[in-house]
Amino acid sequence: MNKLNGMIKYFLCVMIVSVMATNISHAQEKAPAPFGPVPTANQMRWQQMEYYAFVHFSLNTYTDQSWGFGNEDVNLFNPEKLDCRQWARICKEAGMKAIIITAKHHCGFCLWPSKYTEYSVKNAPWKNGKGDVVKEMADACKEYGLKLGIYLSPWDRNHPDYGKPEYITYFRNQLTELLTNYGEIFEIWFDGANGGTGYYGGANENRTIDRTTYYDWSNTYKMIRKLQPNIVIWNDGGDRADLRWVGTEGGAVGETNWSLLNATGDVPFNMLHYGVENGDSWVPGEVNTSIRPEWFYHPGEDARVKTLPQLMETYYNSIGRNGTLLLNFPIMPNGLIHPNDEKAALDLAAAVKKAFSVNLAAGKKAAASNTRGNAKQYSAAMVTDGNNESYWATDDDVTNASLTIDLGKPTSFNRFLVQEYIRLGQRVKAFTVEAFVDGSWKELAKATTIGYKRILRFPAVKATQVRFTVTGSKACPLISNIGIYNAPQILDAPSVIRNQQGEIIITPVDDESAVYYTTDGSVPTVNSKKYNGPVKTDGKVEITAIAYDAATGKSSPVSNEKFSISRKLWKVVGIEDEKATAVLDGNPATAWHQGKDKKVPVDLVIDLGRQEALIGFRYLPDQNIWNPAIISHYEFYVSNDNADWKLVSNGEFSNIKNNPLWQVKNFSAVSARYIKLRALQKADGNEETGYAEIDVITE
Ligand code: FUL
Repeated sequence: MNKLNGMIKYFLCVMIVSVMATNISHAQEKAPAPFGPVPTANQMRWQQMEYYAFVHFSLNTYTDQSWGFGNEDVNLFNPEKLDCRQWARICKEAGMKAIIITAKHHCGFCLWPSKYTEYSVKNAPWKNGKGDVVKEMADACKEYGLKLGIYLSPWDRNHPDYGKPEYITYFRNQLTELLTNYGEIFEIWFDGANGGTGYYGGANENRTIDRTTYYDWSNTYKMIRKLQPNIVIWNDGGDRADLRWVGTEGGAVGETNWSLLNATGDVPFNMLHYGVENGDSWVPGEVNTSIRPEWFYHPGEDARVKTLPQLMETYYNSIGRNGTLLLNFPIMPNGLIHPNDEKAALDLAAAVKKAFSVNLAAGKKAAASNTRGNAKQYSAAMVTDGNNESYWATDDDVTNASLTIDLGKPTSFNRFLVQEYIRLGQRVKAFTVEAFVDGSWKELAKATTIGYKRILRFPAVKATQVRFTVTGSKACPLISNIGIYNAPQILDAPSVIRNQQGEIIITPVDDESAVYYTTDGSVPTVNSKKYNGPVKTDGKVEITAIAYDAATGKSSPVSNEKFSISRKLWKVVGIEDEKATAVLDGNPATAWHQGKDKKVPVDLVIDLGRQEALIGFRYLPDQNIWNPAIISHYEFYVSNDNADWKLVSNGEFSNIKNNPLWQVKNFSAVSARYIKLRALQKADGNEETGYAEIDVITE
């Protein structure tokens, strides 16, 4: 009897425990709760687009400028071959999903016949004033299955009312036209460059505005969402929008990239670049960059279109880092995209396809150290099933876990792609990737955030098993996809610099390739001169170089640099700091800063050592992204005795803060021994004044 009682008790216990266990496993099979801010449906749709185009086209296209002043003649606008279908075809073939057009840039000229201004295509010779570029763009996008986005500059250097409350009405009227008459708009882009000098209807003055209050963004946003419910708003100027700038136009977001920001408060550079780990709003980053150095077309940049390795780098540093990529095409004066830009975009598409078409992990067996409630629907298999809506999840209290993929046979690979199921929030803080090689686990890569998509690169390895370990997460990790790839090698063009002694130094990007070069502008081959160390030069010289990998027989894109006179005799005058020679050393990576107070002007005087026939100068700002102390407004003087100075050039370095490239300024020929660059204003009122390089252009 006792024995029977004991057995009954035992079975009762087992039943209770198993009922409890069932309950637990039942509870655990519930979908994980969202953690922190999550994307809206519009942000989610936008994120999945990944890659889309910008086109920059305006009166600047005809004046070789970066920013128009607002008084440029509308008669300049006459693109005789304008064909938006060409733009759309190229974007489609390049794998892009949309095009954002500069309907109005800072100069105020409108590419559509706005009712509210005379400064538009309606007064241009193009199509006798009957044309509408935005309409042609909208039609072309529809034909090619692309979405349409609009860039509308809040800053308007033409409009007489800019700076006054009346301008806001004008701005909203224009927005209404653009968001009503051209079908669905997927994204609206409000440039952050705001206020400054301009034509302003003839006033020709400096007008400043408070970008946090002037545009009354919250009401403008309401209006926009009413007109276009599916839109995402990009704004780097005011109230927090749906998307954020990543703090640079160089083509990269931070390796750590949280899709979060705080709804209020300042957003310094580091927050834009890396996001805010515990931010209270979902504001993902969009990487905007141009296929050439500048945004608008400049004939002088036809040979400066980014190379395949540069564009591939941008791809990894944007889409591969939880960002989207907004790649710009400058439109030529005739209204077309230049063939070099077309080729570059199509080469990138082909290279991306080659790298990512075969997922070596697809359908492969996977096992995890923990699976949410041991439920099949959250099992490791969900990361290799090709479905981004299913995901591997752990129990709620597990934030460190690993997942091993069995490739079935020894397999070579060099790329690891991973995606979080971000609909329920971005969670993973850190992770590692290892391969089972020669009987033990070897770490291939270690990284921080994942987000929508993260791609890691490492030297190729041959292994049968790959282990992904989440080493830190804000809540249980949810991983929707893992991809393993073997991307072909792409050689990068070598860098070419000339030091102050006049020596040319050519450096390949990797250790294995050899360098061949020419000094007459012709494209080098393996039969050209082989680079074996610094090459002495003096006067003007053009260096063209390639890197060549003997093992694969592949050569890199071509580097081409033109140098003026050598700076052998040059001296920075009146400055004790010996580090100042960094501005003459030819190396863009070294910089020098002077002055620790906000006072302007700040002068930099250089003795060229002898009289030179000058026709211009070049300034390269500090390339460091932290506190580069960039000059935005300048005067440039020349002298023969360092006492009597003549002003030969002055003005602004347009858009230099966001795009800190070489600034080239030409002036009428003059013979001089001394030059003086005077900083009148610095971008963001920086305390110091920074320089990477100063150079002259000679006759
Ligand atoms: C910047 C502008 O000032 C440039 O001209 C360009 O339009 C770029 C996309 O944004 O802030």
